Formats: sequence, structure tokens, C-alpha cells
Amino acid sequence: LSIIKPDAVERNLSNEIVNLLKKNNLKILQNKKIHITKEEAADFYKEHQSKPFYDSLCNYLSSGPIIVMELSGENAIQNYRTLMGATDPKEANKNTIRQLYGVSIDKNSVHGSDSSESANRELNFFFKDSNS
Ligand code: 3AN
Repeated sequence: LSIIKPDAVERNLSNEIVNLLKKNNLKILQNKKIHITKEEAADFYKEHQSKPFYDSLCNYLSSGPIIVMELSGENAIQNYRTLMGATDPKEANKNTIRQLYGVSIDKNSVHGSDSSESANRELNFFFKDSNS
């Protein structure tokens, strides 16, 4: 699962980000633009509930429209995580999405599942009416 977060949707960066995905052999199987509630964000990020930044993280993800996408491709999870770059844009490698577009560690433009288990859970969270 990939999410284009509110800071990037607001700055109309989704086309640039989608082009980077395609250039890196990632195919978008399904996508939708949605605006989730704080409760939904809290459920989505529940593995982080003990972290000091949990509340602001949930406020942020629910602060504006996001674009959720199911990606596929060879080694898609690792490939996309490399393309995203480090969580903190200041530490992200050159030409990664977060280095190019991220504003701060919380407004870091994109999310990507970190394992096939979390991908299954997260895809089911956003696309539960489909076959994913
Ligand atoms: P990643 O998205 O790189 O896998 P995680 O899973 O460690 O990062 O963190 C989930 C999200 O929580 C990050 N995308 C980021 O927005 C936010 N986050 C992580 N660490 C911090 C932090 N120290 N301060 C504020 N927000 C953070």
C-alpha cells in the first residue's frame, strides 16, 4: 500500500509521484482519493499508539485528502521503500520522494507498507470491498 499524504496532495504533487512510481517499474492496480476521519487514522496507525507522536500523526493523516494506491511489481515493497527514502526527509537519499518533496518528519509526503503482512492489513483497510 502506498499513500500520498495530505501535504503532497495539497501541493498537487500526485502526478510527479505517480510518474516516479512508474519510472521505477511499480504498477498501480487500484487507487482512490479519500479524506479519512481521525478515528480511522488512529486505527490505521494503531501499531504506533505508544509513540509520543501518535496523536499528531493521526491528526495529520486525517487533516486533508489522501490518495491510497495498491502497487505491484517485482520486489515491490522494498523497491518502493527505497524510492520513498528515509522517514526524515533530511536524511533521505538524493532523488527519493521524501528528499524531493518531504517537508518534515511528519509531513513526509508518502507512506509505504514495510512488510507483506502490513501490506495485507493496510490494503484490506482501504480496499476491503475488492479482492486484494
Ligand atoms: P516509515 O513511514 O518510514 O515506515 P514509521 O513506520 O517508523 O516510518 O513511522 C510512521 C509515520 O510516523 C512516519 N511516516 C512519520 O510520518 C511518522 N513519524 C515517525 N517518526 C516520527 C517522529 N519521530 N516524529 C514525528 N513523526 C514521526
